[in-house]
Amino acid sequence: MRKVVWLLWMLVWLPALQADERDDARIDLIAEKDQIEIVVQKMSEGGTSRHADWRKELAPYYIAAVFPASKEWKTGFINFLPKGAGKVVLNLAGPNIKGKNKIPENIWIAYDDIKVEGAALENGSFESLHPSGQPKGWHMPPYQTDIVGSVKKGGAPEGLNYVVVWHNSRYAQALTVTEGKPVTLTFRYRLEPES
Ligand SMILES: [Ca+2]
Repeated sequence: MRKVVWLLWMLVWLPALQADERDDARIDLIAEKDQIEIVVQKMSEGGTSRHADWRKELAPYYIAAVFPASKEWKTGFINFLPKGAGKVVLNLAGPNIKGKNKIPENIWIAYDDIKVEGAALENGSFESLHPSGQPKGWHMPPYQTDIVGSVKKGGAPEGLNYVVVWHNSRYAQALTVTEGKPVTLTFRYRLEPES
C-alpha cells in the first residue's frame, strides 16, 4: 500500500517539479581566472545556488544560481562574499534543460534593471547601445549557436530596453570585487513569452 501511495505521489508531483525547473532564470558567477572563492549568503525567495559540479577544480570559483521565474516580471537578488579580490564574471543565462543531443533547450529568460551594490556595473538598464544594437558594457561569452540573445525594445520594466538570453547565449560583464566585501546583485526577470 505504501508503495502505491508513493507512486501516486510521484505521478502527481514529478511533472510539477520538472515544470518548475524549466522555468528557472539562471545567473552564473564565474571567478575562474582570478580564482576567487565565492560564498553565497542570501538569495531571493525560492532561489538556490550550487558550485560547479561538472568540473571539480572549478567548483569553488563558479556559482550557478537559479531563480523561479514566471511570465510576470519579478525582482530577484543574490548576495555573495568574495574571498579574494579581482574579477567575478556575471552571466545572465537561462536554465540548463537538456534537449536533443544533450544540448540545452532554447528557453528564453528576460532581464532588466540589473543593480549591483559592492562593485561597479555598467549599463544594467540596457538603455545604452552600441551602433550594432548590442548593449554597452556587456559581452557574449562564446557558445556555438545560431540562436542568439538580443536587446528588446518596449515592454521593459525599466526604461525602454531589456535583454533576452538562454543557456547557450548570454550577456556577461566582469565585476571587480574586493576581498571580504559583500556584493548584492538585484535584477528584474521573467520567462520571455513566445513571440
Ligand atoms: Ca531597461
